[in-house]
Amino acid sequence: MSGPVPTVTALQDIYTQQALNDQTVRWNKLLDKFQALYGTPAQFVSRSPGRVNIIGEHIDYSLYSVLPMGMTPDVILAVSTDLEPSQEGTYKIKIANVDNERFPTREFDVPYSEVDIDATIHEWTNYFKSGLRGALQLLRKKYGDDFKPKSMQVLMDGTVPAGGGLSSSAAFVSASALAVMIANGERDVDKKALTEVAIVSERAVGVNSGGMDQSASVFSERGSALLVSFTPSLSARPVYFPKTNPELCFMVAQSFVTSNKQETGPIHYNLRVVECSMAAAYLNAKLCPKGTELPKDAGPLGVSIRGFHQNYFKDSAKSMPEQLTELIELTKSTLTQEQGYTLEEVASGIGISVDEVKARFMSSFPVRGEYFKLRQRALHVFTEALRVLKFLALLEDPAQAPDSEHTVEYNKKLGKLLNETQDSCRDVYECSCPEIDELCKIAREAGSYGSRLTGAGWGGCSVHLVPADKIDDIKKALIDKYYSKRNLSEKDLEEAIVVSQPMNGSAVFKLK
Ligand code: NG1
Ligand code: MG
Repeated sequence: MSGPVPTVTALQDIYTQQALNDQTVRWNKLLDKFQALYGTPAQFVSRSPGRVNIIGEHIDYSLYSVLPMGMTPDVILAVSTDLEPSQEGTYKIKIANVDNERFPTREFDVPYSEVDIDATIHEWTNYFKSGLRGALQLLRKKYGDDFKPKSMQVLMDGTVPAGGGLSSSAAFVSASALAVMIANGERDVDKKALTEVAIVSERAVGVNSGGMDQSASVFSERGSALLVSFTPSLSARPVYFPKTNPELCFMVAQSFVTSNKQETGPIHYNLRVVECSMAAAYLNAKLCPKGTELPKDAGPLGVSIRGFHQNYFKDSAKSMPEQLTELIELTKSTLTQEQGYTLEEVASGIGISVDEVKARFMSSFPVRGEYFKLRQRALHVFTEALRVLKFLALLEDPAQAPDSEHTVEYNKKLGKLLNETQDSCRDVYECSCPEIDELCKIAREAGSYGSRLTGAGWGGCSVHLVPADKIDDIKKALIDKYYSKRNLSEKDLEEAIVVSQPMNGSAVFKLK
């Protein structure tokens, strides 16, 4: 699925027929506003969508495959390079948002030498800047260090709810990096290069992220989910759902509990990444021959559970499911402390000093923790990686394909795996929250085959695998039993539930 990001000239190439009217109005508004604001027309629009993860939660940074899909909500950036820098040695970035109350207009004179990002403040344009920084790295690699970026004026419209678990951040960073590449004269922006840049760039905003969201945002294709793999290097391929009757749909339901990774990262997301890397080092030290190094990988901390896995099963003929099953048992017998491990215990398990543990695992991103739950985190990762494989086998193994008489049984099997993911996220990885648990319960009772959190968790969104003929019942149940009990604005209510089909990833829309 690699190749260049597509350039399109019609909205039909991006959205479904159903979405077309609303999108046409929205795009026209963006372009009119651009003209009014900057006194010049936009030259192009870069677009990247949000994503929902179907299965494979919190395992991307341990380098196991995940199965997200692109969605209709997206970030669109209208751009023109028709302006002059105001100071020698700098270029100018003017950036505005159609929602300028929440996201105020900014103007920067950026020195050629570097893009300054203050990750300690929560500022919406940081995401643009990190895309800018990443894109410039690519451009400099190609054209040399004295490459001089163009000035840009940008107007953004985003429909992916911020902090809502559909990865508005990845959509924004990918669309920004793409916009900078195009503004600087690149024609064919390679999808893989763009994704890699977006992954690394997002870390500049202070979150030690895996690579699922950016991959989904860039690579997705209409009509198929996307299997994203990280070893031996980043790759993505489409995965199709068989036709069933009634058709299967994905319903995404917001919890309206906002989990802001910039604030909670140190005790939630970043801590999980650290615990997984520590578990990798611990298992490697205990189970692989003395002196076996953990391979350095492109994961956030440079070492991953997958790296240990590959060391342990080097040259093994066992199948991946067999290997994962064995690793689950080994984790139980090796990482025996249910209550977690102190820093001292982690250090002595790995055979290094506490200072070295801190330097290796805790210095690049803010984290806070006294007990590190290596056993639970590793168990979640191995069981979840196995569930992804089982889910894929149901979709793709002809022997498991549904026949017309057994589609309900088949759907239940898919749903069961999603429900097991939710159980593991709630009890073992501890990344759910009571509100998400409640949404899942309500939806299942009303006819969802499988319900779970999607994305990082601790709030955000839930995803439900539902038969088309139950959509209304499930919506009604969620409204009656959950949304009506919260003080939600009309707009929130409208956006609370989205039934989505898999949609296209990044694109450049050429004007004129
Ligand atoms: P969201 O929901 O966008 O915060 C995060 C990570 C993913 C992945 C999931 C959990 C970022 C940008 N994204 O998603 O890489 O680890 O959590 O599966 O941090
Ligand atoms: Mg995000």
